[in-house]
Amino acid sequence: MKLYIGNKNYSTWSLRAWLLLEKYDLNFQETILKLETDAFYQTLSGISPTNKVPLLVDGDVVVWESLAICEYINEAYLSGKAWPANPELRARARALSSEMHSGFLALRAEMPMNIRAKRYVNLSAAAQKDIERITQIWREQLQEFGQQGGWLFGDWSIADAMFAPVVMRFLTYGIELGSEESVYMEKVLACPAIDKWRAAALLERDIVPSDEAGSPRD
Ligand SMILES: N[C@@H](CCC(=O)N[C@@H](CS)C(=O)NCC(=O)O)C(=O)O
Repeated sequence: MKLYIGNKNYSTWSLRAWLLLEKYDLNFQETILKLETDAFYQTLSGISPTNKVPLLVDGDVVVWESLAICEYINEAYLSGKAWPANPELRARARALSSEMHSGFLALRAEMPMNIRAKRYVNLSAAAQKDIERITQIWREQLQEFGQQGGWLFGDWSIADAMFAPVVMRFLTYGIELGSEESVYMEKVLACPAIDKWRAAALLERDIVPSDEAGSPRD
């Protein structure tokens, strides 16, 4: 199984799919394609209908779109265990993951993931609203499941993969959080798979200008 991903410092969608494979110790080969380079588009043209990462190639099966990749891996290799077993909670986990996948546009635009940086950004009201909704999600989920494993639904799930890049963003831009959200941030940052991704991101030197936002922060 092969997963094409972008720069680990910047590529949020890549992180989500990669995290699921890594978390469950599945056998896969990663190919890093540097964003906004000719090699990126040359490699993907012909295999991907969108020329974007992540892209999963599993034998004859080609899956694009991070959430579809997570669903495929979950069904093909994990017997469904990457979503909560309870149908009502599974629906909620999917709804929260869809909120992340399709929404939070201001946060995504104003706070690009940039793991190695420490920055200050002057956020719009829309981005502040996105942060409030995300922290509300984390707070409510932890109030319900914090004592049952510490992830959004107790055990780690695809919902945690979907929100992992937000943790990186909050760290980069020094977003102040309440105590429950901080506990969740620490939980994510203590995860060995996240540690592995961050360590690799810190070694990268390429700069993607469109993902460099804000001014330096001590
Ligand atoms: N909705 C897609 C978004 C994928 C996406 O935008 N990936 C970015 C990197 S994080 C990309 O490939 N950008 C290259 C480009 O747009 O040319 C998903 O969930 O996989």
